[in-house]
Amino acid sequence: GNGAHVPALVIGTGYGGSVAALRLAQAGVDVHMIEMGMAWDTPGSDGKIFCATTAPDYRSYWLRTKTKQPLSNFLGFPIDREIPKYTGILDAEDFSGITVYQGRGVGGGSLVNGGMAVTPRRENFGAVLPSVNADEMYNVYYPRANTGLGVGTIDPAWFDTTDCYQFARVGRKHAQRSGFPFVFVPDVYDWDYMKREAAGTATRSALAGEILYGNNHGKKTLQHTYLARAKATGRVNISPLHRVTSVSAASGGGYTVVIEQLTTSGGVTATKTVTADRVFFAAGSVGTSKLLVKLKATGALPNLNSEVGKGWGDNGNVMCGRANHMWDPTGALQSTIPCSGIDNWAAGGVFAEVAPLPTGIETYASFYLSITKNPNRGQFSWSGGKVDLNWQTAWKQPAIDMAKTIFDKINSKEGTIYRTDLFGTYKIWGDHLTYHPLGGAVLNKATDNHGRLHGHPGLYVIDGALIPGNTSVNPFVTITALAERNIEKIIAADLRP
Ligand code: FAE
Repeated sequence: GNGAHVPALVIGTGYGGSVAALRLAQAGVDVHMIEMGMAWDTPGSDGKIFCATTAPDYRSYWLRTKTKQPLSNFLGFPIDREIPKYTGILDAEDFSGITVYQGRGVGGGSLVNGGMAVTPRRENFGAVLPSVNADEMYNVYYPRANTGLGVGTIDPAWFDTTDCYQFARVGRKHAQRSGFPFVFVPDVYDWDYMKREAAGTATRSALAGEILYGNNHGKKTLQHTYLARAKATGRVNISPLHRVTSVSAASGGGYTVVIEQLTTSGGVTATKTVTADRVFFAAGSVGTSKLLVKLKATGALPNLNSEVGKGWGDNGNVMCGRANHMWDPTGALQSTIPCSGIDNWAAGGVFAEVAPLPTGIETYASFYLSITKNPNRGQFSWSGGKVDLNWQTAWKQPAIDMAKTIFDKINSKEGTIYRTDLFGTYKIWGDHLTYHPLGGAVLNKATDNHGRLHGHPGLYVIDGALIPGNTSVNPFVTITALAERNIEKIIAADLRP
């Protein structure tokens, strides 16, 4: 409540925030988590908590009046539709040169993501987090994160026979015929549950097109893993529909945190002030960067250093589709959960997820989300009373060039072409967006080597903002593992005097 004092306040309930809350609580510290999105624990009038990807309703988007689907068009037709403005689950946040997709609600990105749970190849780790001891990460923190998240891999024998991965088997065939390594990719979806969906003995979720606006079954989101364990300690409270707007030094020590309570149409019903001994920024790369840049510029946290807002990257994301021949159907029934990828990182700087296109009809399309070694980095800055990001769409060109090292070759081998109808008319590359924002408060630059913000003792960054723009694979396992590493050190050194 207003005026309260808490030992530890965590801003955001995604991966970094959930790890911090669990470990602090286990160490005996009372934790209050502030989350701007909804709790996502109550069914709507249709009996479901989450809406289907094929029928986006008020629950789909964060305060938009029209959907903004990552694939804007199909067979030449725009597919976005009008929706009531509501604190929905997926934020398509527009900056001038890029749209950044993020989860909103208790569980953060785990509510909306594909669940691909990938540990970077060890030889690539030095470029991902140069100041972090790789032995510790691969011996202790990556295994701890994978266990905590409930990561598992598809049964290869089932993969070979089930209808719902026909699209991925076509992806494998085409990759291998062009000489590219095809790899299975772990995921946090419950693979046994998916088998039961396919067998008709469990309510369908992955096989019913659910993903982007939440899964009603099957997916081990943070609500089912870290946050469930955190709540079970009895020391963690979560306030959904509350947004942190300011953090500043309190006169008696600790920090004053200003919090707005939101309505489901985005209005502010109350403004509350609490004090906290320690504050953990876990609002995601964009959320944490926006807060820190504003708080430094407005003088609320004047001692933050000049690295704040810098080193932001899009994990090299770029999407594309290929049009297959009639003898290579990808299947009318497609699981929404990706399970495989094409690894051309060493030779071409690209790791491509073989992604589903779950339209419910045969499309003869192969769809891919590529993660590339795009070297471009953006910066957040404060101007005209708001935070801007200077990313330009043209900065995706290196990503496109890297993705082409795979798909030009496959097209040439198969005698196929790119789809030009998915991102507009006659547009091949989905180069306008990212699912993987990273950086903005980079480890060992804006913070020390464990996430303590320079200039203000008791303030920490513990989310994707710490990672300097690229993880070489999908990011949440690395975000989780780094949070496990940092919170262990912080608890030992700062909270046990
Ligand atoms: P995040 O999970 O974004 O949590 C931040 C939380 O803070 C959110 O719940 C916000 O609502 C909340 N927040 C923000 N600002 C405030 C504020 N001022 N006050 C209160 N609360 C606030 O951060 N990654 C993978 O590894 N594998 C995948 O398969 C994958 N697929 C994806 C698919 C989609 C569509 C999207 C959008 C992302 C995907 N990602 C995937 C990325 C992954 O979800 C993302 O890297 C992590 O969620 C980032 O974790 P953080 O803890 O940094």
